[in-house]
Amino acid sequence: MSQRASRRSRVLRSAVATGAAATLAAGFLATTLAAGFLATTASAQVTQARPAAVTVQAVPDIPVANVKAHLAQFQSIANANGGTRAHGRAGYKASVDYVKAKLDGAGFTTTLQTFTTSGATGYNLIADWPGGDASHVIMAGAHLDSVTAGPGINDNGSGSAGILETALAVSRAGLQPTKHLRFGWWGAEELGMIGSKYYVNNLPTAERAKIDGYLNFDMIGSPNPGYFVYDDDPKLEGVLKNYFAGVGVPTEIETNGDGRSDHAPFKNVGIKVGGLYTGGDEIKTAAQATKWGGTAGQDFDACYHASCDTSANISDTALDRGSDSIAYAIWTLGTEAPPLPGTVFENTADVQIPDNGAAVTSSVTVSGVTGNAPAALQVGVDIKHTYRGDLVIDLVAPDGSTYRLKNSSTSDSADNVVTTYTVNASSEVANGVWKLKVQDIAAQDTGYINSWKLTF
Ligand code: DTR
Ligand code: ZN
Ligand code: ZN
Ligand code: CA
Repeated sequence: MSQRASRRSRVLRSAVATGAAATLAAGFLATTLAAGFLATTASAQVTQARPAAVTVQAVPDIPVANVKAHLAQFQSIANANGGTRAHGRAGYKASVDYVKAKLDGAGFTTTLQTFTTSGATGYNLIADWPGGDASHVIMAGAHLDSVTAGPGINDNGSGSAGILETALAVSRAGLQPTKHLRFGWWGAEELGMIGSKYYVNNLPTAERAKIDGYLNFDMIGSPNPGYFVYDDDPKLEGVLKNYFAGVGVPTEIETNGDGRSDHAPFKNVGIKVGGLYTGGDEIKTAAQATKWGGTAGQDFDACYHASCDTSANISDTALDRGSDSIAYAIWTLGTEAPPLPGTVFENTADVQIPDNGAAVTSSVTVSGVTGNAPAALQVGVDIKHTYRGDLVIDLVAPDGSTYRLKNSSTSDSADNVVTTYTVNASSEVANGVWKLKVQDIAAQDTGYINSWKLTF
């Protein structure tokens, strides 16, 4: 392993460890290091070195006291406005004004978007952190409205305060992310995600395409908490799960959440989504109480949509972990190195394909690549054959999972398969032995694998 590559992986590991050990990570470490891919000497494989500077910054510990201070403000706002922060009530607009003032003071570019529903003006607040690649946006959002019955401190002062304090931490760090960061506070979620639908509907197609991912935080401080990570985009899910794995907290997947909060309008137009939920009016099972503590047989949040959803209705531990998970996700996704031109791993040795016979394989060993394979892994295939319809072709990942590249066809009588397939291999670890598996399933015509390659 070259010094450059070993140094890189060591620093990345320590950055992850620091982010996970939230209580240790006060302040920031900035390390400039070189990203380079290994040159391998294995025969028939070619690697192009491509150094580039990358800065890894340690993830800050979000002070839960600050998050709680925002919740105290939301509670005061409700107290002063008939006990609620619901859409159309004075307590909603006062909540928006509070959040906006904090963000304006921290250097965000804020936009107040208005809409009308149920006979009242609604407001979304959007905050952009100046800088980053405008064509790659990482967005986090939370609804800021409560139901009319109460002050809505867990639902959803918690998510609102968590993303607010993370945004303020971005400002305190003077973070210079590679991607563009955007935060959103939605109005009228409790009336059917009206605000977030309005935002997405009014976002031009070209702007939608720039959002690499949207993370939703609706209820992250439930008093009898569970930790449910949205089971949607694998990468966004993986980042949040990594945070919790790093602090030794088990998670479950949130499948119930589909369509139940503000990520739904994003998902519906094809934007990748993820998020965290610490539970509502569902009952905690005995198994869940064993793994998470708390009380089995009771709701995760017995005050869900009730007047008792006050600042007393919060688990500080859940709120702390939830807020730290937001920061972890924003730092990890927002400071990710931009995709670099690919490193090629190739096998040019010929492999004969027996006529109407058993499958054969050709291997390529990938090494020196950090993390998972790309979502658009390029698989270049060059097979000589006198009737390509005979051929069934699969890509086999290092763990044995297979991806079908081509089915057989009795009518495709053309010669040769010379093409590049795109495979979503983002759930596969990049390093290891990949195989091209080819089988000829009809008699008479024959051929061989001439070469094939993977571009990472
Ligand atoms: N939409 C939320 C409550 C809710 C219920 N299930 C889920 C799952 C994931 C996120 C949120 C929720 C509310 O505002 O009432
Ligand atoms: Zn609600
Ligand atoms: Zn909610
Ligand atoms: Ca054949």
